[in-house]
Amino acid sequence: MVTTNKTFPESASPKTILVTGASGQLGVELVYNLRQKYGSNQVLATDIGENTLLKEKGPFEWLDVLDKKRLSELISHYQIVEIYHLAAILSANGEKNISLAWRLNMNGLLNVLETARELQVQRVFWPSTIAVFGPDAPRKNTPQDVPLHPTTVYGISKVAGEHWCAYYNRRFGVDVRSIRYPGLIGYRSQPGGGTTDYAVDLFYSAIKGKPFVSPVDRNTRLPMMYMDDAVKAAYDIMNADSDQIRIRTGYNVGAMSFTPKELADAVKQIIPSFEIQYVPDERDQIAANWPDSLDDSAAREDWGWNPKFGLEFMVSDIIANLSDVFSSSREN
Ligand code: AKB
Repeated sequence: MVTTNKTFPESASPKTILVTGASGQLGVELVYNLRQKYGSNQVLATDIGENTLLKEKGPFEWLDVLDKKRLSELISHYQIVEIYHLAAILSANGEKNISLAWRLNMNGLLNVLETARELQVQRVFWPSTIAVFGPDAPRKNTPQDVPLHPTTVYGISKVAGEHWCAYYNRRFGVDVRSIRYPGLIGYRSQPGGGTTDYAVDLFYSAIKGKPFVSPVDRNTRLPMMYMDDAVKAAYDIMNADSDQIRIRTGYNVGAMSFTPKELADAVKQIIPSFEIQYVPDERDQIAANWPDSLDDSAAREDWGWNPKFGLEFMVSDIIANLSDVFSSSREN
């Protein structure tokens, strides 16, 4: 019998959702939005790390996705019908511990897919990434179907994962849906271990009045997405009818593209004293093999993908909100 923190009422709604990796950058935002949508008690946040905010606002359980037994017990106990499986090690951290990255990213996904099959979970969301692409894919407006020759263990695990998703869908009818996220940028939660995280770190330096040292070179252009669009993408694909999802590997989804210099220039429009230096490290090597921009016409046609936010809005929104956060924390 599973030991849990909280129990749903007898009549759990048919939309009871499990989020793995809920304390991560996307997890925190997704849980917050799903709870707004479906009610706090309907969204079970899980992670290996505690998150006080997530725990205070709804059910939270410790879960290592490599522990399949605990995963099954939680799904049964909470009568879960949808899973957002986010737990993963990202590109830059993956290169520091390749066997852990492979084990967590791959076996974690296989545990989720297999448990979803066994317990007949209705839908699964699993994020793929632009890291599936490598040097043999066109960099500009990268098409949906190109050779996928990733250069990181994270990218390799995501290519394999895309194929496992398609396999579980084809062979067992598991309704798993996936999108290839670009770099995600938000201010409510901190990223960890990604190549594109420089863009979030840059904002924190700018708000604190500190110079920023960019690990990605000034002209390395990458596709990026504001967090509100990232949450919307996950929500939209999960709520599309099953027959709208023609691609069962991962859909390209684009929103904006910029270089560190362009981002710094946009920040300087609001904080003119902001200073940046470029000291490219291994993250620039990783980024050099990723697309500049994505052709996301399949996502637009199939399930109506339509991003809302561009660079200018994102920069002013993040600076306004982060400035509030920092000034209120100084006052307290
Ligand atoms: C990373 O930089 O590793 C991630 C990603 C692009 O998937 N943000």
